[in-house]
Amino acid sequence: MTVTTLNEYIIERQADFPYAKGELTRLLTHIGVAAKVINREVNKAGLVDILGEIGTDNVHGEEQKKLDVYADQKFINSLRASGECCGLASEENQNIVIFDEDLAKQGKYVVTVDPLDGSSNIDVNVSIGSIFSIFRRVTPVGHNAGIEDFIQEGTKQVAAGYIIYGSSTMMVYTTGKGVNGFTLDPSIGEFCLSHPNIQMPASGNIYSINEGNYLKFPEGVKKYLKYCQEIDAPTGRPYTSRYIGSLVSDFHRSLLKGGIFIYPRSAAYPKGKLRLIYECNPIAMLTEQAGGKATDGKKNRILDFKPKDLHQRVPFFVGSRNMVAKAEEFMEKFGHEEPNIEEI
Ligand code: AHM
Ligand code: MG
Repeated sequence: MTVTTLNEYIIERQADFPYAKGELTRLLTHIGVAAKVINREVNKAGLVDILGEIGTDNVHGEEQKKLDVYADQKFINSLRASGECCGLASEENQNIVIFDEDLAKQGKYVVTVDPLDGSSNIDVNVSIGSIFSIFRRVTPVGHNAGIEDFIQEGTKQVAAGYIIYGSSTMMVYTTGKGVNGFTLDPSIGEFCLSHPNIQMPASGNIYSINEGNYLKFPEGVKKYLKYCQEIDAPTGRPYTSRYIGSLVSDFHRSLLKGGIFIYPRSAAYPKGKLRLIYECNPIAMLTEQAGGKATDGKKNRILDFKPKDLHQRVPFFVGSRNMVAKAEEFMEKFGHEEPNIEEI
């Protein structure tokens, strides 16, 4: 049996980009290297004194776990050294990280990352992930990267993907020509093509939302959840509820099996919780490339949002296209507004 490794695949696909001279190829390869290094640490997280909180807050006032910081540093180091990337934006840094070395300034791309998403799951050995997306810079080559390179619409992403550190480690990415998944074979240390041309089922029977927040949800979400729970055999209801609390893992399941993932506005998070630039946009690009749908629940396509700031949040409805469309019907009919927290 022949195995195609990630690096072989990336090189074979270089011809898909008539104007690319291998830069994107090299950049993706560097992301793959960072992923392997992070994977090694995540795997031994229970063994070494790397577990637990580092004691500093990130820009959102959330406590950073040590591995978050470690993963952030690995992406920075790997991309800085690639020579193809002039800067990075990440969940862990308030401002963009500019790579101002002469070589890096020649890079045509910038990268956004959530270095370790769902990190509250680390201490209990539950799957977590890294999310990335790549943009062509809009500032001139040879100069420092600027904020405008990062606050581009999701439609401008040239590539996006994630690494899931689960029962096996996988990298799933798209360059705008379908979605492919690679599983890490630990015996050879290579990501191998295991899931070519992934298609998200148009419908599914799994819904994924933090239902503990039910009372804080808009009426449209509450009514949609009741719809999911109703008994109606011809439409496959009641649906199954699954929520890991790790976007990459919850999305990965929806991608392969079909389903809907919702993180709506709520009384606790009036703008939604998830971040547009480095969480929702890459997941939305993968979704659309696999035939699914990603919106804010108000029929606005996530990829069309023009970001105003680096850490902007957005309500997120993503998954099988028929399920997202149905949820939007409920939102339209019963309302998008979250209840006032004092009234709950
Ligand atoms: P993080 O980037 O701080 O890890 O937060 C993002 C995570 C997502 O992975 C997940 O979908 C969501 O937060 C879970 O939030 P909640 O615990 O409110 O359900
Ligand atoms: Mg995150």
